[in-house]
Amino acid sequence: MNALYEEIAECLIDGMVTQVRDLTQKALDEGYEPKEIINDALLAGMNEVGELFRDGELFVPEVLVSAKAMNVGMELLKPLLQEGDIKKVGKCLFATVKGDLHDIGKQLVSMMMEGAGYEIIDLGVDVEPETIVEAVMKHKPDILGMSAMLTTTMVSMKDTIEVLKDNDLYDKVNIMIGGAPVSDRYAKEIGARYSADASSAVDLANEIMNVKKVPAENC
Ligand code: B1M
Repeated sequence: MNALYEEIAECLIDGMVTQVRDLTQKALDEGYEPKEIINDALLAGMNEVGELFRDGELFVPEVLVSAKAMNVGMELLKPLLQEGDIKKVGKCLFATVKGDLHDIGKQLVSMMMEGAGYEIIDLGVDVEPETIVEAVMKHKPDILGMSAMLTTTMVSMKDTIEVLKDNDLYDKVNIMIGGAPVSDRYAKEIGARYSADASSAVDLANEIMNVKKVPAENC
């Protein structure tokens, strides 16, 4: 990695939003390719953030700031990309299930997944099973991710899976669930895959999509 990319990645890891924007602009001014800046600087930094978060060396607020820094860099680069420059690893549809208004965890998972090269469609919070299933029909995601933070709402994950089955969609989408009251055991019980945090959600998605590492080399 060249020194400028390294500096961008380090600033991103440290959550230095303005510096990431300025250095990304500098890289553009010096003639570096937008696609390369994304892969070798921004995504490289975000990968590291995921690893530090998994190892307990970074915490939620820090990850959110790093994700913001990545988005600021991406805003400069996106308009300059050619069609096909960013090859998405997969499409994910996310929702916090019916009755549940918690979305901080889901947002964190979405941001990390986006940083890992996934296209994210977020249906928001308090989403009815039928609405989720309609969105699966419409968007045909590779992965459906459901989040719940209440013991009283996690049952809606099961309900959603039932509606998917009723519509012959259960075998057509990979289902990932997560949230504080959810466990691996519950996921197995209802026919879904579980991950405990944002970093392991990326690992699980990559396993599902058969991606070895984050998509830098695939883009
Ligand atoms: Co609420 N709340 N809350 N709350 N709230 C909890 C969850 C609670 C544990 C607090 C407590 O009592 N100690 C408790 C749930 C108890 C239970 O059912 N077991 C609770 C309660 C009871 C309630 C209300 C009922 C309170 C009331 O009104 N009496 C009410 C319910 C509203 C509703 O949803 N209908 C309520 C409301 C709220 C606020 C709106 C005020 C606010 C949410 C704001 C928002 O999200 N926009 C809120 C908050 C902030 C919390 C706590 C304090 C923090 C949750 C959070 O954001 N954590 C929480 C207590 C706590 O956890 N300390 C609490 C940080 C976040 C990064 O972690 O969400 O766990 P987390 O996400 C992690 C993993 O779970 C995982 O990865 C994330 C990142 O690592 N993950 C996934 C999450 N989704 C995933 C999906 C995946 C994979 C991994 O794949 C798809």
